[in-house]
Amino acid sequence: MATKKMKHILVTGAVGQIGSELTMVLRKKFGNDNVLATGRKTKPSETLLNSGPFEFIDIAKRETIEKVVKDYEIDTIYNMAAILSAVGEEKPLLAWDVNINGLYNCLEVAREHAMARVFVPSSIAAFGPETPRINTPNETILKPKTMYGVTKVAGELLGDYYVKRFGLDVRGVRYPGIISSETLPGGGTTDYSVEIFYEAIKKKRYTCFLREDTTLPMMYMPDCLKGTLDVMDADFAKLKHHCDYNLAAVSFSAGQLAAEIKKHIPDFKVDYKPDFRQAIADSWPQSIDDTPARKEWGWKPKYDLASMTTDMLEKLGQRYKEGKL
Ligand code: AKB
Repeated sequence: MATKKMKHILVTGAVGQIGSELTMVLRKKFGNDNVLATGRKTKPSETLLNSGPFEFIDIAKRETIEKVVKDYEIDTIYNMAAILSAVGEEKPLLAWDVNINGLYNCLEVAREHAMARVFVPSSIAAFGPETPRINTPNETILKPKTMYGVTKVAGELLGDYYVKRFGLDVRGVRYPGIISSETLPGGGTTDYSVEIFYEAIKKKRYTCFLREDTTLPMMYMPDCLKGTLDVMDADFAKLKHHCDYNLAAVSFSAGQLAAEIKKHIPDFKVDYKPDFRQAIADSWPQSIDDTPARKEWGWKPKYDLASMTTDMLEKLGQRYKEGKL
């Protein structure tokens, strides 16, 4: 496949946890005016609004994508819009509509406009209880039990189909839980790992909705952004996979994260009251093997639990001092 140059980028879900930071790094890399941020209804931050173009679209309504693609001469899409695992269980039809119909619309518009590339994120939610939970291989059983997981498996397959059937350059990774200091996650099972930092700083107390021994694959946002940019920059000819790369960084339990935070805030107290999200977490891997990503496009994370915790507490601590948390 001939590699086309990316010039005008559309980020869907740009007001979300990953989309908001991804938009800013893409603007830095490709120029502010060349990266269109879009959201469905949440008000964008001043940073997003003041640094480049922003439009409201609904990816489940194809004509709204079509319009911005024409208006901004878009040739690359990062489809970051998604309904995550916990909200997906409360609103399964909405999850299907946004995650599947929305993705299908993005792929179709990309195909029709002969776009250069499309990024389609998947997740550890693609796995299920029948999958080996330790060092989960890239190629394994994909029988998720959440609607979010079902849409992620279907999304991987749909992306791969567009590569083979239409020659569209579609790429994607299976994100673990992402920890970040800029935008709060919305509606996932791994959200506890971000909330715990805010509560540690503000109240020195946190009630965790997962059990203390719940271990999940996790990643700090700088690594998540690097992985996303790197897979999109990779040489197409070297890719044996397309939309389903396992992407690992660290794995820890809720209790291990609390203990790491306590090293900085000794009087921090955590109690554990598992809710419906426990069953979702119990159906996901504890650690994943990302050999294909490492071999095919050189993936290597930088942050471990200790360096991520130090950086998170520094960043949020500074914002708290400035009265901005
Ligand atoms: C979620 O918890 O739903 C997401 C994910 C792991 O994809 N953060």
